[in-house]
Amino acid sequence: MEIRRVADGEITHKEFYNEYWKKGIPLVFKDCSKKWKASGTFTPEYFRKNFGDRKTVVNGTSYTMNEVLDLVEGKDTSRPVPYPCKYHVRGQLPELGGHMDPLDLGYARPNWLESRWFRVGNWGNATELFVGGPGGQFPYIHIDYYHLSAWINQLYGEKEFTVYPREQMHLMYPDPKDPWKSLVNDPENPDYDRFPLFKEVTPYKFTIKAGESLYVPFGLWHTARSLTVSMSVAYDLMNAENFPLFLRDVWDFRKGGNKVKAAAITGYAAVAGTLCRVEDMLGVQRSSARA
Ligand SMILES: O=C(O)CCC(=O)C(=O)O
Ligand SMILES: [Fe+2]
Repeated sequence: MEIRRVADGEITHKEFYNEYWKKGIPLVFKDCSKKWKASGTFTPEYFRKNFGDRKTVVNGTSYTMNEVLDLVEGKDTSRPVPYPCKYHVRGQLPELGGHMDPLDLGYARPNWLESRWFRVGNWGNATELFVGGPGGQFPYIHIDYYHLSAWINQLYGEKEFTVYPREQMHLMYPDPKDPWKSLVNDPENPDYDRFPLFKEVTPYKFTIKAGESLYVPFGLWHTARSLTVSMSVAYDLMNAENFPLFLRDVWDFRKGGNKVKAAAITGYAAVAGTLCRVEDMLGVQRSSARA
């Protein structure tokens, strides 16, 4: 499995939608996010200067941005370097929003999560800044929650992604309790006694660098590892293609609790999806300026 890398403008939005989004094939855009005002300015120094005191919680421990950067840059060696250190852009770094405009880079649309209907409620989506240091390994191989697709924009440094071909889904050992996570907990050094089928997988690894953006289609198993000090912004996508699976997850994730509430939320999502479908037919443009 090869991952195609295209320059901004090399393919049209329609081509992207038909050939990659609909078919569920990942793709790297080489220089798409260079059109953002923030391009090139998002460096560790920038974050220290502007948001040094901004706090986030990683695995139950609170860190300031300066503390996160000290750890990932190797200036603080007194404790382990956590990965991923994440900031919710809208809630924790709202100032960044205007620097990443248009967030969808002209390709990540239509995105029903940007519609007014899905802006309320909790649908598992977020726009997040990821910060990591060399070797920071994402903790599990997974498919994204709610069958959302993801768009990952590398702002600084390099990150290696590993994606597992769709045809090999049966080799991935989903955790029966959390079926979007694989039980194979060390992708670099798998326990083949426990996971014999995993021997047959042919993962595809590739690196994304500052300025590059990766489209991760819904339902595709993947994981990531920071190779250098790395910063990226990730957000989620949903539209007619993944909506049926999304809706099933909305129900599945809630049906174990209050059934009436679960049915009401799922019903709302079903109606919201129908409205989005109509908006798409009418050509309604949604603003992605807000992160
Ligand atoms: O950037 C990363 O470390 C992986 C992000 C990812 O796959 C996720 O958050 O779902
Ligand atoms: Fe993911």
